[in-house]
Amino acid sequence: MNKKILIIVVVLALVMAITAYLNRGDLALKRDMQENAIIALKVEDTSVQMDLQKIRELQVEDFAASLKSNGQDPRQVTYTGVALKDVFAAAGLEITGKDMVIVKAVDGYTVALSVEEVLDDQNVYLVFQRDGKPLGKKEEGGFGPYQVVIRKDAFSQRWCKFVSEVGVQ
Ligand SMILES: Nc1nc2c(c(=O)[nH]1)N[C@H]1C(S)=C(S)[C@@H](COP(=O)(O)O)O[C@H]1N2
Ligand SMILES: [Mo]
Repeated sequence: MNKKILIIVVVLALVMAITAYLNRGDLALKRDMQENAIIALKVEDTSVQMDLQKIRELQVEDFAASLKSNGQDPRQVTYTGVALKDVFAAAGLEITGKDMVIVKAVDGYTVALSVEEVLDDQNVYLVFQRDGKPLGKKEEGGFGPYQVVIRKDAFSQRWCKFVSEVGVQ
């Protein structure tokens, strides 16, 4: 009987150790992606990574938006970024004909957009600067390195901060 319990305890400890080990690798990868401002774009089984240098080569635009932060009056800010649809096009990923665009952040926050609104002109942007300054990382009190801003959505709940991945299905 004691032997049985011992075996169970050893097996559980092994499972925990393996899980912790696997998660550690994942966390290290995520930290590295944040450090280098890498964003992952996924369509079905294809995943393409882009960095800030590549994103800056696209059609970069400045636009004004009304920012509503918790407990503060709305204020006008200027965002700098690129249309999210251009990012997919540059990655060689076709999103026309798909349904949903799922934006994921490092804090686990997830936002669902329709492909229709992503393909809409002057609407969904992947931004990397606010008022001319980089968004900053989460650990530094920032909200980047990337944020998705939906210009035609006045409420900022779906303006996903700390974006690490955008998947289409
Ligand atoms: N990654 C991430 N993005 C997020 C959130 C969050 O918790 N995590 N909160 C959302 C909500 S509820 C709001 S109102 C806006 C504005 O957040 P702020 O209070 O930091 O300005 O960000 C949105 N995007
Ligand atoms: Mo909010």
